[in-house]
Amino acid sequence: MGQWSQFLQPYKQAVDELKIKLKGIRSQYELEDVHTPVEFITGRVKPLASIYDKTLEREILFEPSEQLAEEIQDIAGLRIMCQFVDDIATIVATLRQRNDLEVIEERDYISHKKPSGYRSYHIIIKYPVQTIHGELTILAEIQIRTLAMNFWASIEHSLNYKYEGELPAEISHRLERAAEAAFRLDEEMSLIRDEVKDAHLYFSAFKETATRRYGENGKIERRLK
Ligand code: 0O2
Ligand code: 0O2
Repeated sequence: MGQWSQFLQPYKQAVDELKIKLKGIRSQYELEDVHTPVEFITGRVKPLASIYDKTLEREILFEPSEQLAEEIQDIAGLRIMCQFVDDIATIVATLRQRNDLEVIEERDYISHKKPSGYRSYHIIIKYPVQTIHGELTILAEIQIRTLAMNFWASIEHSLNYKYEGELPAEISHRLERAAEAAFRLDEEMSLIRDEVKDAHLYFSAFKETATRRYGENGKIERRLK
């Protein structure tokens, strides 16, 4: 177990660092008062049980090794959620031009959805971690998806967990239809994107400067200063 903790430590550090860096993208857009392509970010180190399952799938030994680090590319995993499908391309372009990480692979499951109905854009990066023994370059996966894609993926993931990967045909079929509905929702939202972006910027400015005042009916009325 000690060996695993040591092996996983740089991955944990990478997830922590990347979360802060990616949140920085959001803060910078907010400061410039323009629409931010980043809604929120989550990150995790792959649990040992999931690493074990993947070693069985890939027919590799379940032990900390260079081979395992190369084969399992999502030991460090980050997820960036966006409001609009267009935001995904903006984030990908931003990541490609950063010099603190190197994009080495891209998988577009938006243009080419998975048979399950899964949609998301995956990027594999090389990321240098500074350790007490020097620099160590690790692989990490960044999944970029809209809120609707994320909603679908989290529900499907829970159902797959419940049915241990053997979804009843009826549920699979409904999930495929739900994936199409989520895709249509993204398309609809894209059509009113400019309206939504304006509303979001207005709301952010409003939050910063609003004062509270109570009306006669006891409801809070907000006024800009
Ligand atoms: P805020 O102001 O709450 O949005 P952490 O390292 O604490 O940021 P942690 O503990 O790993 O993150 O939590 P998690 O679950 O990874 O969530 C990371 C951020 O995503 C948190 O924001 C959550 O509030 C936010 N989040 C999670 N799910 C949703 C969601 O469905 N919608 C939205 N809009 N945000 C969500 P922060 O950074 O704590 O800030
Ligand atoms: P976790 O931590 O539970 O998310 P493989 O990893 O072998 O399946 P590949 O090509 O190495 O395939 O990676 P891929 O398919 O680019 O990305 C795998 C990850 O994408 C999965 O991680 C999921 O997070 C997500 N994913 C891929 N397909 C689906 C799907 O049909 N439904 C959902 N909900 N998520 C999917 P893991 O390994 O499941 O780990």
